[in-house]
Amino acid sequence: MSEESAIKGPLSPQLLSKMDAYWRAANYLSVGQIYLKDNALLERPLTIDDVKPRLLGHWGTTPGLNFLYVHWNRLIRERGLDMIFVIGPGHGGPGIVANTYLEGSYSEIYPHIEQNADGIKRLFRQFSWPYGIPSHVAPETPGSIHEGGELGYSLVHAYGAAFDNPNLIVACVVGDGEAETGPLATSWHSNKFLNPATDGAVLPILHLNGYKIANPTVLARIPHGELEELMRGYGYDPFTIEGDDPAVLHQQAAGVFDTMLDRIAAIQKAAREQGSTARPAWPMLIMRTPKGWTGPKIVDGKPVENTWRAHQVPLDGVRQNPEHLRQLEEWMRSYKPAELFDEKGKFREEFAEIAPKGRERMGMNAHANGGLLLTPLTIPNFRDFAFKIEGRGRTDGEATRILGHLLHAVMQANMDTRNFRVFGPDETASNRIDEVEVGTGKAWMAETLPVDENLSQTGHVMEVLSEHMCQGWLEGYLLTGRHGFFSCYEAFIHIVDSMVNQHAKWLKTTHEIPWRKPIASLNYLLTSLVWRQDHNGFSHQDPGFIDHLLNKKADVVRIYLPPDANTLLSVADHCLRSRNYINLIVAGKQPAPQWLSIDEAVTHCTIGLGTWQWASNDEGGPEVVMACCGDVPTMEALAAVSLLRTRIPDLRIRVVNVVDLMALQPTSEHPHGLPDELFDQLFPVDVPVIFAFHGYPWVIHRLTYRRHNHENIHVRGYKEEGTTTTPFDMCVLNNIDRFQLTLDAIRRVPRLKAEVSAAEQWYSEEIQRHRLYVSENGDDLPEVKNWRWPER
Ligand SMILES: Cc1ncc(C[n+]2csc(CCOP(=O)(O)OP(=O)(O)O)c2C)c(N)n1
Ligand SMILES: [Mg+2]
Repeated sequence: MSEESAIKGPLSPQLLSKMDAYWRAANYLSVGQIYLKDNALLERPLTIDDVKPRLLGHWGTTPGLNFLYVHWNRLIRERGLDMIFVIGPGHGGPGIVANTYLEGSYSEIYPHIEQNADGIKRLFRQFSWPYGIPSHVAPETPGSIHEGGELGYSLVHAYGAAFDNPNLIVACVVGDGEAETGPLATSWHSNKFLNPATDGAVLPILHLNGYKIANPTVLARIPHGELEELMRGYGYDPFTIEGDDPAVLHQQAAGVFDTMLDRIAAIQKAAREQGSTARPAWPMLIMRTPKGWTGPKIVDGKPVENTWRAHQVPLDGVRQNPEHLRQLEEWMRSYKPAELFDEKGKFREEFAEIAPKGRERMGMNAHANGGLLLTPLTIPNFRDFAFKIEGRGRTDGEATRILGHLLHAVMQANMDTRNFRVFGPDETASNRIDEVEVGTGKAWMAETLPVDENLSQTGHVMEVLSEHMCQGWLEGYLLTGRHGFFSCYEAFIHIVDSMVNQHAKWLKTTHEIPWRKPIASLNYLLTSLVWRQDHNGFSHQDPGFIDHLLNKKADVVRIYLPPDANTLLSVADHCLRSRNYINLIVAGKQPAPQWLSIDEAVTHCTIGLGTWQWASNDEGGPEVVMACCGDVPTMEALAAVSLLRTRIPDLRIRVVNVVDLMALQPTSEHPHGLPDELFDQLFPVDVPVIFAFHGYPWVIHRLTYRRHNHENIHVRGYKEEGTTTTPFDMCVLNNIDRFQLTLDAIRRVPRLKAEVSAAEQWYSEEIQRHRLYVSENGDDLPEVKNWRWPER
């Protein structure tokens, strides 16, 4: 460090020296975690026995994160800020663990990691160690809402956390490599949706350390002016700090941070006290400091500090190469551990005292353990929005529009608490839940024109044409203790497959962390479904998100396919009340037959699947079970039942509808799984089951392969046939149509052997008739289109 007194800036020489010592301590503890299992305070010369057998972790980003942490600590203390830290390059985990240890939160949460030499040894040993802690800023890390393992989501999480948290400041480090990802590139636009009067502030820091794993970063290799223009173009007010001399950088950073926080305060004051409604240019920081700052400069004759070589473990041959061991010791001693920790290994009070206290510490901020702050949603009685059934399937209803009434009521009931938002990629209206916008509006801080509808600076409906942003905002919102709902076209939700993986992993891990309190579930409504994308065609037809979620842990995922509006209401009410799950609801938006009264719907959804007695004639035991899951398959299955009944009036048919897909699994695999005895009662052994399923057929096989009657389950579903055609032709193309299901049943019931060939003939004729009619008239056969369940 340069001669401290020579450098000008807001920090007094004493504070500068304490902050630098604090930073050195964090760096020391970070390096120690990566390398050491013993001799934690270097009380004796380092030997290879002190070094871990496997060196796992990332050094390169860590000193930069540690630098920021100590500066946030000063600002929190001096300004009484309520601040959390979202770290994009989450591989800098050792840094955040080190800092939460130094501020004391780590030992409070994990008492065995004591504030002494033993504790430090354990802290080192557990890192990247079997059954220890992971290398990233994982759920185990106090103060984290963002693991940062899969890069790209830091900024969008930060904004999600800031919405409706007017007193919160979310500092967010974006890696310069991370900034190359699609989700991160679009996340900058979140500032067009953040209201300075009612939301908190996000303070983005572009960590321009110049490198990724093995390459320079794009943003580090364009002229600085161009980078600033990029940030201005995104609507920010960019600040820069640059250099590698710690003393210079501490003063420079402190000065810049003071200005940035003053700007934030001024923006908020203008909006909150002076009535400004302008979209502000929020400050952001470009931090141009070396990758692997303060680490080894040259290793084996090659430059390491300030290059990509610093990314992981800069000295990777410590156990074999005495020179590496020597360099490691020199590196660690450069932080002067004896100055930082007392003889018992406790962080010296003179440095520790500059950290915030209690809940002000970032490791203890309740917003980063959102369940602590969770207020249950007020949910009006969903029965009040029930669709009145007048005759089974005789009147059509639009299920999602009816759900929209409930969502609107939920939104209105929680306007005061401001803890519910609905997210969609420009599809809220298309998905027909747009009543939710009434009375709140769609969040929008950008310009408006008279032609616009429902845009509002305080709106709680979030619409942006980026599934990544919808997902990321919602995750940030949920992780900080609020509630939300995401509606999306079924085919395009795949865009966030990977993000939902990460959220599912987070939830799974938090289930095993007692201090992380349950958060509200992530609720998806997928609509504009595969079967009714006739106007958009093949590109819009894909029910595979179900398959994707099935890979997740049973204690995280729930999948519901309500067949009509009342079952959708019941399922949605349940999902909005649930905690710590990912709930997937798949439901159509088109006018469709309505089957169950609200009371029947509640009973049906509570069990998750069951016989529809009114559609069955199975006295004495069924000869065939017509099973269905999903709205269109349910209609086709019932139409097939009515055809069967005309052809073979004495055939004993049972209709089973499945709402809760997970109920099909054995109890051992999923908590919703139906016990085998009950499954066998519904689907008796040796009785053929013709199963019409909304998604890919093998999903049903995958779920039921251990059931006794699995051999007799014949599934029809989507098999990747599609185009711009009529709704019924979509069913025909995929062999899930009523004619096919009828034929399937006749083929499978042993006593109908003699009927098969006539039925096959009939089937061919019907399909032929359908094809001719559709190509000539561009519409479905009237008796198909106007089909109604025959009331009996
Ligand atoms: C989406 C994604 N792609 C690839 C990786 C593998 N990866 C881990 S770190 C890294 C480089 C990150 O560079 P940067 O964001 O600049 O972070 P820093 O330099 O601060 O380490 C890459 C490519 C990843 N974690 N996530
Ligand atoms: Mg980088």
